[in-house]
Amino acid sequence: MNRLRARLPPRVEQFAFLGLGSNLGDRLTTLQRAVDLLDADPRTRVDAVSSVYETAPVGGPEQGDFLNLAVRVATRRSPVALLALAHAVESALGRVRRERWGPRTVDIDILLYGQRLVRLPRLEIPHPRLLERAFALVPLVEVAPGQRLADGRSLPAALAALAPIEGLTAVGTQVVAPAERARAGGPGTGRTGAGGAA
Ligand code: GSY
Repeated sequence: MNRLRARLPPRVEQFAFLGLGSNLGDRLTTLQRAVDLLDADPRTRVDAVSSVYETAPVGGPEQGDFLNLAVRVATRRSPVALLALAHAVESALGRVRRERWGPRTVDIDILLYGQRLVRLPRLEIPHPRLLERAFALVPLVEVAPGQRLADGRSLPAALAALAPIEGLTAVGTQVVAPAERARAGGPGTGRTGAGGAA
């Protein structure tokens, strides 16, 4: 049942929250391109983008620091179809899945999808490690301040449980939603519906 429901497109647009990270190449440009590609999907709009944080790598081999951010998207995709979009954007930006916890050009995780709980072999929502990861939770609180967890806890309360938070520095708001850039009159501002993501 859960399996089927996670594949059914929602009747009305849903808000979902994605965590993005990059620690290879031009990290900031990659994150902006990822946001643009997510927004180019005809069934998904990037509604808000958090600040960018430089974060020490958690897990895996010795590797460079990440830039992390979170976005709020309004989507007509099901959770499973949203994951397919996330993977298509990762591939479009050159991510090759090699080492599980290794460095990556870009990683896009679904952190929350409304209040939905999804437990599938390849997709768990809320993200199973969300509450342990300051690099995911800190930016998420910015774009989902009023969101509650299934147990009723607020995200700021979940974040407080991680204190003291180390290895994370806010580096600004250099990545923006395409609609925001359009309002500011920047280049490449139209929604094209392109992007080729599944
Ligand atoms: O699951 C996200 C990839 N990832 C990250 C990340 O995005 N940021 C930091 N700081 N550490 C990480 N370890 C992994 S795996």
